[in-house]
Amino acid sequence: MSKPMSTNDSAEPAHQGAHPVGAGGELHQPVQGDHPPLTTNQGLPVSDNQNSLRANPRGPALLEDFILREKITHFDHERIPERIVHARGTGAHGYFELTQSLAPYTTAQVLTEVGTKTPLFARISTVAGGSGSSDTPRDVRGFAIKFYTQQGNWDLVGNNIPVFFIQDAIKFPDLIHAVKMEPDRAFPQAASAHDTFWDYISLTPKAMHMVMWIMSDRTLPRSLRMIEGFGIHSFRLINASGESTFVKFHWRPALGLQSTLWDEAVKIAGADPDFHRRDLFESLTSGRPAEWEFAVQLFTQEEADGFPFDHLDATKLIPEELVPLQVIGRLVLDRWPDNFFADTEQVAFCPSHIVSGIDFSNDPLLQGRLFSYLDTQLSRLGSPNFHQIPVNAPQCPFANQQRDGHMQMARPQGRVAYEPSSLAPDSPRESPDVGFRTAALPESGDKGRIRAERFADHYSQARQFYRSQTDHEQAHIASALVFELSKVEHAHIPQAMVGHLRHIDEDLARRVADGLGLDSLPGAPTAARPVQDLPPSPALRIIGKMKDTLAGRVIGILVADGSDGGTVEALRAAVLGAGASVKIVAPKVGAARLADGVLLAVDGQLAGTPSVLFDAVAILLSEEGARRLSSESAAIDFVRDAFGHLKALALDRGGQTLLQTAGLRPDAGVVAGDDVAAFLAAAKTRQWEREKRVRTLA
Ligand code: HDD
Repeated sequence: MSKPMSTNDSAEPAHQGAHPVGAGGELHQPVQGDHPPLTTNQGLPVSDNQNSLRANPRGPALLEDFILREKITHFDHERIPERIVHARGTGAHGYFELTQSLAPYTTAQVLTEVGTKTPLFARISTVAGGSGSSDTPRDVRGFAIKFYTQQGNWDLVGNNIPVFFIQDAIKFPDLIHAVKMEPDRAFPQAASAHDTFWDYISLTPKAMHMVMWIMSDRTLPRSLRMIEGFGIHSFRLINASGESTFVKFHWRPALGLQSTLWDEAVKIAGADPDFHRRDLFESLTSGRPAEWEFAVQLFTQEEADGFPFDHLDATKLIPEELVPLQVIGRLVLDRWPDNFFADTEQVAFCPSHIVSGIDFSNDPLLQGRLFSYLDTQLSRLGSPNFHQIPVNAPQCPFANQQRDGHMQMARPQGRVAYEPSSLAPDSPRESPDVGFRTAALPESGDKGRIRAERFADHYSQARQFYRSQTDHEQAHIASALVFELSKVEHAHIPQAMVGHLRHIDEDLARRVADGLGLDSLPGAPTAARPVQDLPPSPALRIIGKMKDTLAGRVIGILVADGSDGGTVEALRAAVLGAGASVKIVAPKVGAARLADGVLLAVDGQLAGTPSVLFDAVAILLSEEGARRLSSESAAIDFVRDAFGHLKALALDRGGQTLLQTAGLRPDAGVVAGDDVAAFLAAAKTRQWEREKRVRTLA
């Protein structure tokens, strides 16, 4: 019988600075400096974290091994249910700073105390995909903020699109079941391009306005730092006299609004599924906070009565041209969470988390949401005590007589857990003066499963949105519809959709029908109300909201052995000076040996770092380098995609050779490698003029 060996029975005893190999083959870490003992969850120091307890060296494991059982049991329960929607999200800490007081309208201190920095946690998400899905599918982005105000937590749980698909919360499960992967086959993941989604939508005329938004490039953001955010619903602000003013909340990115192109987003998903998460991580951890303006639209009941739509209908927006935005503060995200699970996964947003001075409106979608979120947190986080998890806990005092429950962390003292009581005069009591009061507003009318008549105008704002877009944006919407509907197997569904499009814009319907190869235009369904021609709203465009800056953007420079160091350095310095960051790409990771013999550190290997990851590119190669890369498909793709995605290119002679090899002719967005000023100017925008040369748009 062989002699039983403990882990430390190797040639050298462990914990003496060497790297002894245990009987299990694991390398023991050398001991450097002080370290806390590894313990069980009960605090018992563990002597051996490599071997489970066995009857003999080659014998069975023993049930007695409570250390093994504790460790594996905990591991088995590490995952909690992912969110039914918005499962894929990225979060960060930051603060809100008020710059203009809304004191005439509200008692909410977060909106009246200018200069106060209110801590917050933000989570930005896609909607349809699972938590491990990629960052760049065509999808709405959730934009949820938890303000830790001194009067309690306020959650503003919005999206990057100011309208929604449906008007009544009772339809939310149907909508989500339709868009999520189909239940019999469990695909497609994170995609609306399938039968069940378009079937449901084609039977839901009220979704047409949102459809215009999701088919636009708004759902293909370049960066989470470059999206707008909207509270969507009308809320109420309540002032000290109890007067009410309606409000809509908006976030506007300091870096401007920017999207990718569809083909680009698809390729990014393969090149870097974590593209948005990594972008925010790199930005925040390198000291570049993400920032948004906070703006409000304020309006009275009388003004609302004059709108050509019902503002309580979440499928409608209030054009900025009708009610201008007032900027009242800024949101800064400046701290990446220490631990993803602790904060980003466990954060629990509820639209019902509100503060005094703000109140809900009668929007029926909002009213349903007030129920759903608290309910979902109970099953997702497993306990009514989820408010005690640090990321969810208020940062102001909070106290009541709620007690016990799963995972209770608090240790309330005394015998009184009720109110009123005479036994504990210092126990928490209600505060009639500062406590939350629902606005006392008259309600009348007949009870029933009913909807306001004006909610039935389903097409006017869809038309307004489409007709407000530039030619390029209209073409992208048409192409997106063609792509999505081409994936639908049942022919009657695209037909029905094109019928709806005829109410929005006859030309759009024709373009989509043509792209789908339909012989004739299907008939339009009967519209419940006449379609209004609302004035175009330029604020609804993306083009024009991209800021004339390189700040926050990333430039890729492709080099190889033999590239000219002076040109690379001049370009890099100028780009960094303009506030962008630079990544050097080369055939081999590590370093490239430049013409002068200097070794240039490389950030990414060519095949794994395609040009879709950059906002603009420079290709700086010696003739020999260009000749070698001319037979590399990754290099040809690099230049072809940058060109096809309408990016600026700075090319020296070697770069031009590669361009020619790729079969491309230069245009105004292709500048000389040493013309730094021209490159900086061109890189701030997309080369829209090029689009008709490289892509047939529906
Ligand atoms: Fe919702 C999550 C935004 C309608 C039910 N929703 C969720 C999140 C965002 C939104 C950003 C992710 C929060 C996070 O990061 O944890 N939802 C919206 C917007 C809506 C909307 C802007 C319409 C204007 N949602 C909506 C309705 C219902 C829900 C009508 C149900 C009746 N939403 C939920 C939910 C989720 C959720 C099931 C899933 C995870 C969670 O709540 O915490 O309760």
